[in-house]
Amino acid sequence: MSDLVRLEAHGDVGLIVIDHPPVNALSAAVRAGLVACIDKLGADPALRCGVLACDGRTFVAGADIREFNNPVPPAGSTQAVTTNAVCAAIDASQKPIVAALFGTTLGGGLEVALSCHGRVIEAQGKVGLPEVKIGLLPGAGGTQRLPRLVGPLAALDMITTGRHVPASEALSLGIVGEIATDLRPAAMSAARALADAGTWPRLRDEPTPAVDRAAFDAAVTAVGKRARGAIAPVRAAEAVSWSLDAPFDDALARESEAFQALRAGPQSRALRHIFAADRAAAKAPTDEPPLPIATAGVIGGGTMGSGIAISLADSGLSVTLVEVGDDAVRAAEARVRAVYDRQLASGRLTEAGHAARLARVTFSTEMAALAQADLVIEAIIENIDAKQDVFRRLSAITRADAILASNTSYLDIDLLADVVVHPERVLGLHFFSPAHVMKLLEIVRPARLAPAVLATALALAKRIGKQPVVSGICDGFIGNRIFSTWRKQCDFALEDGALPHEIDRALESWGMAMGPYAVADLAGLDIGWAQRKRLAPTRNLAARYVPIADWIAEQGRFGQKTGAGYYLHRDGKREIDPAITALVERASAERGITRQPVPAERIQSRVLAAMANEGARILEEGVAARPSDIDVVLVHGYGFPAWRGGPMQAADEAGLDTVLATVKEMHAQSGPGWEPSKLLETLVAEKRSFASLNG
Ligand code: 3H9
Repeated sequence: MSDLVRLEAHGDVGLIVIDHPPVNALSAAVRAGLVACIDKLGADPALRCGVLACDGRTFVAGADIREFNNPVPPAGSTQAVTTNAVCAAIDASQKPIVAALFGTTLGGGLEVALSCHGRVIEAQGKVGLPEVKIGLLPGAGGTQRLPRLVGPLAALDMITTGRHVPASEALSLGIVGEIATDLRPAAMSAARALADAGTWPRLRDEPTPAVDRAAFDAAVTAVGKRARGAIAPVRAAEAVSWSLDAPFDDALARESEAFQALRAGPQSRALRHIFAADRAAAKAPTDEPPLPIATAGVIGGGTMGSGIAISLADSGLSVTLVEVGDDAVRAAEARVRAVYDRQLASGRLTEAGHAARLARVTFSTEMAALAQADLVIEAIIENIDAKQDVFRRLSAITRADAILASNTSYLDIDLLADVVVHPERVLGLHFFSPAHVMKLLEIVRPARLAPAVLATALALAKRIGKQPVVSGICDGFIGNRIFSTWRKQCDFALEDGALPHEIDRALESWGMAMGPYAVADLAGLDIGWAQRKRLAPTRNLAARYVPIADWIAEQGRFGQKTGAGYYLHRDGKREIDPAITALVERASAERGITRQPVPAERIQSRVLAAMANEGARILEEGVAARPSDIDVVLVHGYGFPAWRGGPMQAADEAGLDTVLATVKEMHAQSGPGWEPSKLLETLVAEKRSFASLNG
């Protein structure tokens, strides 16, 4: 027995309790403790049955992820007690054991529960096999026991998406037998009932329910298509298919082998890196407690402003959205209402939820309506004079301790702090469009920012379900600065001989959610155009500049919203436009370039090198605190494939010496602006990785 798992006698029921905060992960000691307690339960004649339960906030949320970075332990050691061994001990138990589930029963936690002889859950509980999200598949029988319980198609869906299934659905799928208000007593009654009956189900002995093989194969093919380069869902689907015809023990052995292969591979390493990076980025670098936020204001009701208001209202805050003039207020109200109406129509909101959310957002033309707000987020046009004007007025109207934030994507927050009384409460909260959907929130931290305000922003991000990353001030902060750098490499490739759709295809096949030109057409070409015009006076005239984007915007082709941009957009489809091909060829000709085909690998390696080099500069300047923060920004805000772990992790995997060589090649070809960063050179010279800086 270990300190982490104990056996308590409750009459004739043996209660096995895991107490391993924060999430009762199945560490080596927990696994060994479980096997010991199951043995003790079996050996105690006074106990007729068992309940497996947890202290703390949740039933077991999975294997201990930190152990996956360790070498596979030698046979016979404590670590060698596998989760499969725990499940086998339950299978071999001569007394029935019921699992009492609450919180998030995930991964190995659900696999252990599936080997139990019954399951009871609390109403707020959720279950899932989310291993694919960290590049794995369920490695302790989940791919074999779950299909036997819920059928192969439902199991395939749960295992390849990793989604969390709420208690009500778990009940209707048959994963649990009961939703209980008084969990442990209910589980004890269920265990006693099995003991009384003298017989109980063991999933390993059950046949997998029949399935229409063609429908199953089609679902497996669809998994492959959705995976976009990620291998874990594909392997997991294969493993589920073994449950259709392979004997249980054979399938279990194959599942273990597939699990270990994934665990040792680069994709799982990258996804585990992002798991840790997300949590590191969300930790406040201060002990100051966050300030209470109950009421918020948003200034500007365009796409961004209304999305931000929705995001805040969704998490229970009262929001006042301020716009100039009745027409603009009405338009903002219509935008907010349209989103909630769609959610109602699709069943994501109930009538009551719809009404409650709408009631939380009020609209006004008067800034004075924000007098008592705890937090105000400005989301007006990207113009520093207009923003300073808003901040001056806010400073006069709001409480002296109200937090004042700007949603600017590029501008200097210090210039906004300069115009208010108490500048230590001014910061950037950079949401990504659509703000109520996109997960990333860049928290931009000016030098004067009070630690308590930073802590509040991080707490707010968690409350509204966003992934925060703290960024220092620079043009474009972490994300847009890196994006504009690698976009330049794509533009160079255009001039050198590629076409927009070839570049998009090269990067999409590398795993990016969308290529840069498809993104530009979606976001609107006018935004980048305005940004370039703003920066034109400070542009280094010696640096290579590709005019293609300007030429396209000058024609009024702003992307999807005008039906044309880099592509033609007809009937919701993008089509290659010969006019753009001609325009790109003209750009090459004007620069005297003989167009040559640009291989996809060159586009991919240069984009990665450009990202890593700019990321290294961002670190040198202290704009990002650690390389993993940059990875979090690119993965959650820019469609970078999570299974590559973000650009800094991907650069480490590619080898920093190789990346540096590519940067030098880009510098030799494209000149000023493409010098290798000192940090990158130092890391290569010292044979170190970006990961060595993560701390
Ligand atoms: C698996 O089970 C493989 C099996 O098939 C067996 C094969 C043999 N391990 O997220 P939070 C830590 S694979 C270790 O901030 P929340 C986390 O790092 C696993 N630590 O809280 C953080 O620590 P810190 C399958 C873990 O309430 C703290 O707990 N399971 C683990 O927002 C709080 O976490 C998963 O993939 C873990 N498994 O969310 C589940 N999980 O404070 C992964 C969490 O030092 N976990 N920690 O930063 C989650 O999805 C969320 O953490 C959870 C709680 C929903 C549980």
